[in-house]
Amino acid sequence: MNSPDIAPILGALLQHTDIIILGHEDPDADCLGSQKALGLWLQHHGKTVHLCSAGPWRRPEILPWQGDFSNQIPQALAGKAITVILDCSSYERTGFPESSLPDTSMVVIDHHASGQPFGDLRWIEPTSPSTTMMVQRLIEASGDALSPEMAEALFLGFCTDTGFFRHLEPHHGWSLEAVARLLDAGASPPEAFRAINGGRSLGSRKLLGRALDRIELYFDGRVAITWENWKDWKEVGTERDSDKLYQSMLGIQGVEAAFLIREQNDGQCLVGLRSVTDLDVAEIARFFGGGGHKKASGCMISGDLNDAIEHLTQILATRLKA
Ligand SMILES: [Mn+2]
Repeated sequence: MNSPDIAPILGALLQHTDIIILGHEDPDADCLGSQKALGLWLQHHGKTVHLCSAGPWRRPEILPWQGDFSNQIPQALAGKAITVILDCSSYERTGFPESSLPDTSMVVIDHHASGQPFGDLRWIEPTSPSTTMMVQRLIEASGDALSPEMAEALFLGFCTDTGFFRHLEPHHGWSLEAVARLLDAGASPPEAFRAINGGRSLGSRKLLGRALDRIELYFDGRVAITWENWKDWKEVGTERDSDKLYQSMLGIQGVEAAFLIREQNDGQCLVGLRSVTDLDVAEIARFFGGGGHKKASGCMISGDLNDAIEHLTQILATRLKA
């Protein structure tokens, strides 16, 4: 990680009595863990902290934190408070209309490479594997020790964004050195693993089973496609574990890309696309009006399951040269 000047951010935070801390909508443990740890540290300095999240609270591992957060931004703090926005590449990502934010100065801390510049003090670190790691850096720069509760929140965020270390890059050993300090401060890998992978409904396993059972291979085994539809959701529920499904599909020998088609009852199919090679699935998603990253993207296709498979395989035929 680069060495940004953290001092102005520390100074700005400690100058204020009230601090509003926001993350992104549809929150994950990286944004919430960052919010929570920063909030705990500021409370330790006698500050009044307002943790806000627009929700929805969908992931099982974040549910224990829900009670610490409000879905309303306090309004009586205009001109008095400072607002910190974490893990958001644009203001819109917070899920709160700009009109609901009182007039305060704004600190932005984020690890996404792209985005629209907003806020008064910005610290953007695309090489950081998680926003929690930046918050850890900020707290450590203050000279204060990490409490077990802070360490636990920071570690859960790090594990979420790195897929439990598997997205870490070579030559980024410094991130593991920082994680070592979280473990020494009390973070527990088995507890974090259980929080992220446990707590699922039986229905989510049955849905996973149905989708696994329906995998078909295309293009000499280079692409795996499976599907689920509204009848499945009616029968076993809507809770999914897409990450496990994609991992299973991409783990098939010779498979370069995996697509999950979710056929809704409104004549539309939601498609998730994952790739483990140079096949650019963001480009395929954009063709259908969607978007995302080269290796993970999504789009919506009009029509039923068969239409979606036909459209996708037509596009793939032009992209996958033998
Ligand atoms: Mn993040």
